[in-house]
Amino acid sequence: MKVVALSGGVGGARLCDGLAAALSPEDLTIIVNTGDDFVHWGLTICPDLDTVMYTLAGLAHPEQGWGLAGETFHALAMVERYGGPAWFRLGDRDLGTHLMRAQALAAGRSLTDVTDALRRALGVGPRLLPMSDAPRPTLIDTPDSTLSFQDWLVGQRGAPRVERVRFTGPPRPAAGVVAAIDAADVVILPPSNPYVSIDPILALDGVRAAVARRPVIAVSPIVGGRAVKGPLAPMIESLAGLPPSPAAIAAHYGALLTAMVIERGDDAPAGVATLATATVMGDRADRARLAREILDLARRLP
Ligand code: FO1
Repeated sequence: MKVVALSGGVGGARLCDGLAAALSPEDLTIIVNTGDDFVHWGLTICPDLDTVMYTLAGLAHPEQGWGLAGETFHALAMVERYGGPAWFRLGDRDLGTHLMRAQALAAGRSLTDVTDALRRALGVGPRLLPMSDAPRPTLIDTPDSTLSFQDWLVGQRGAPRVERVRFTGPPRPAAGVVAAIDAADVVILPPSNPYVSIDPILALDGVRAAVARRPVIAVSPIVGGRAVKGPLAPMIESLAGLPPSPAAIAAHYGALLTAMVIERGDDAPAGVATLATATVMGDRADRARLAREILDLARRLP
C-alpha cells in the first residue's frame, strides 16, 4: 500500500515514525511543511523537516520532540555572550545539520536534494519531501502586529491571538509532491496543527486538488477538548469560532476527509467515518500500533 503523509510539528513526526515502522520505506513518502522555516544566525532553519528526520532516525529529544537528544548548547552560550539572539535554542549537534544544509543551499542545491542527502546519511528510509523548494514563510496576523511564525510560536510562546494565518511567497510545490500524492493509495493527515502545519501544504498549487482525488484519513490533534501539544485549541476558537473538538477539525478539512481517527471517548464528528482508539502516542511501540490501526482502516475503506 502506497502511503503519503503530510506532516508538521511533533505530533506529525511521531505518527510518521509509526508509519515508517509499519511500512516498507519505498511505500511511504512524507511531505513536510516548510512554512516554519526561517534564516537564523545566517543559517536556513527547517524545524519541521528536522523534527521528522530526527524522529524517524530515533535521534529526537524524547520529551520535546524537536531538536536532538543529549544536546549541548555551548555555541548558543557563546552567541549569548556576544549579545546575539539566544531566544531560539539551537543545539551544538543540531548545528551540524544547519551547517550542512546551509553549505549545500549556498552551492545551489535544492532543499529537496539536501533533505534527501541528510535523511539518507541518518539512515531514514522513507522519502522526505519539502512541500516547496522555494521559501514560503507562514505569517501570523495578531491584534497588534503581523509576526513571522517562529517569532509568534517561540518568541511569544504562541500567546498572541491569531486573527489570520497567511502564506507568503510563490505557491509552488516541490517537484514530486503532486506526483507522490497521485500515486498514493491513501493520504494520512497526522495529528498536526491543521492551520500552520497542514494548510501550508494544501495551499500550494494543485496539492489540495490532488489530495481530494485520494482517500484521506485524518487523526484528530484534539483529545478531550485540548491539544496534545501547542497552541491549537485557542486557534480553533479564534479562527473557526468553535470549541476545540474533532468536529472542528473535521469541519476544517471538510470534503477532503474520507475518515477520521479520534481518541476513544471523544465525540465522533457527524457525517465522517470514524475510528475511536488510543491516539496519544507515548513510545515508539505506541506510534507503530496507531499507524497499523490507521493502515488497517485504510484497507477497509470503500
Ligand atoms: N521550539 C521552542 O519552543 N523553543 C525553541 O527554542 C525551539 C528551538 C528549535 C530549534 C530547532 C528546531 O528544529 C525546532 C525548534 N523549536 C523550538 C520547535 C519549533 O519551533 C517547532 O517545532 C516548529 O516550528 C513547529 O512545530
